[in-house]
Amino acid sequence: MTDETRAGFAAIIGAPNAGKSTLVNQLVGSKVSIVTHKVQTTRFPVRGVMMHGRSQVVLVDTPGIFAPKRRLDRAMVKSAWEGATDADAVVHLVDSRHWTGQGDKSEDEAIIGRLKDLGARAILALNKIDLVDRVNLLAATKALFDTGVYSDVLMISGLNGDGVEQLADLLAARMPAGPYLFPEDQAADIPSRLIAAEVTREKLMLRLHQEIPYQLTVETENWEQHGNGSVKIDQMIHVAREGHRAIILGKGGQTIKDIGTASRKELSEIFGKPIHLFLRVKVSERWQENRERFSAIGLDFDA
Ligand SMILES: Nc1nc2c(ncn2[C@@H]2O[C@H](COP(=O)(O)OP(=O)(O)OP(=O)(O)O)[C@@H](O)[C@H]2O)c(=O)[nH]1
Ligand SMILES: [Mg+2]
Repeated sequence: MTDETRAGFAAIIGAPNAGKSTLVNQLVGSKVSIVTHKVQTTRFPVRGVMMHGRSQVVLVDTPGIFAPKRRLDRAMVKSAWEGATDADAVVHLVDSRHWTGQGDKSEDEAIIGRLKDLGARAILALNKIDLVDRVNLLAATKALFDTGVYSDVLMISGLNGDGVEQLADLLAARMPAGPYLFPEDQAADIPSRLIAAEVTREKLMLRLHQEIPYQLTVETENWEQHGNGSVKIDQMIHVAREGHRAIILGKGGQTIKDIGTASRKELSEIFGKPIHLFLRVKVSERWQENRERFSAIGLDFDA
């Protein structure tokens, strides 16, 4: 045993919906990144801080990697790879179902190709093992390991925590010796205003269908600390079309009211204080062509 501390970055990369954000939240032990059943939930790298023994692992949750079409998609995928390039360890998270005949593995194959080009040695984490047959899993593991891009293979369930402790051990040991990068009690390094906007975006994604969640963005416009400990938050939901605005408002304003209630409840838990949340919806047809909105969340507009 040594008293020396370790600290560094571990990037979690993978196809959309592989479970990256769920895993990061599980490793950190609190919710730092939003999760939905839909693809392309995470839009920019979110850093969560895990303390494990004498190691501090800054987990970089990245947007899912897929073949991008729109400007926002390109920026998301670029930021995911940047997160991986600068990291001390890279975890490729794979939805096991994609390799056991219950899904499409082409996105994973594209990622493996890129890892090969980078000469990377990633940790393979086969996720969602609670959903697949062990027998099929062994063949999948072999096929993946034979690609030669992995140093280690783990089978996990980010949802129920199976195998997550082993992954934490492995990452902690991989970190270089050095002082902690963040205060030990800090779970995330994204600003409160951005966390608040993300939680509202999660509730919108969960409630809305088809393309609407992909064509909106949420901004926290005002954050007011009150003397009694409560916080008043004003947020603007920018949508692409008038029709989307009408759907988000809902009949008699019921939909936005429900979304606001769900978001406020969770924000009160996250921040540990009463929250007063005020949501408005605005049609900003070209928000996806707005350079400032990209840089505000650390994405490259010209990706
Ligand atoms: N059964 C099961 N479901 C899981 C597991 N991990 C994640 N999920 C579910 O998979 C879905 C996607 O999870 P996310 O954590 O948002 O996935 P992601 O990789 O961050 O997705 P993007 O941000 O869109 O790239 C959610 O419905 C999760 O509850 C797991 O180990 N088992
Ligand atoms: Mg995510």
